[in-house]
Amino acid sequence: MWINKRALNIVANPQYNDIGKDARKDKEKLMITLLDDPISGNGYKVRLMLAFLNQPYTYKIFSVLKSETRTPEFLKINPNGRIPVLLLEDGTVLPESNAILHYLAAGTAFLPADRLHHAQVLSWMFFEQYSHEPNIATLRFWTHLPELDAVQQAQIPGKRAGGEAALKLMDAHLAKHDWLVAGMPTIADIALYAYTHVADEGGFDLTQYPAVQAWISRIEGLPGYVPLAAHD
Ligand SMILES: N[C@@H](CCC(=O)N[C@@H](CS)C(=O)NCC(=O)O)C(=O)O
Repeated sequence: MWINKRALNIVANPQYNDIGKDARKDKEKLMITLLDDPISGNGYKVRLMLAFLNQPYTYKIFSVLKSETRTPEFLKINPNGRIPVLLLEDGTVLPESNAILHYLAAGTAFLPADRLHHAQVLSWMFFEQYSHEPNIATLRFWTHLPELDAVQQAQIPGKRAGGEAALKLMDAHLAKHDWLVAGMPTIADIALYAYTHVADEGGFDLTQYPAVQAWISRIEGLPGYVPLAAHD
């Protein structure tokens, strides 16, 4: 079992009308809370960051496939209806995986202080959200759906081409660099690793990208690493 019991306090199947009460309890515990679904790569970015930092947190599951992020109660927390969401110790709500990574990594080696390196980290994270995740993560997610509608079917070739282009670009960079930025692991690597290492589940052939594969192995060798299929 991967779970660092000291670092994690799981609360599964929450009663939605108890969200406020749970948040108050968490506040008393002075512990951050991650609202997430174990199948989510965006949530996994945050879980992986917390594992690398060995930071304790409370974990609450909202099933995407059961639309549990679209209930009135959840929408009061994140009107965008999506996980991951980080609840800070004082109850402040922080959505968006890459923003959460920035918050958690501030002051650590995972977010370089150097101005240019910091901007380069952002470059990769914006690339992840615009050119990578909407193609690679979406094709993977669609394999979890019972069927695709006509619009989704029509989008498959474009997403396949977009995903291949993103992997090709990463492979070219990683053929010359061990890490995406600054010669060391940063939140740019964490953000892009999350959906890249499971791209095969969306039909991408990672053997076509050897530098990406070598980089995946480097990340998996970092101290504190936890896998995506972590919750069972
Ligand atoms: N840009 C957001 C995307 C979050 C997102 O798409 N979350 C998905 C799960 S990976 C979700 O909650 N989907 C549920 C829904 O849209 O109803 C991030 O990086 O956090």
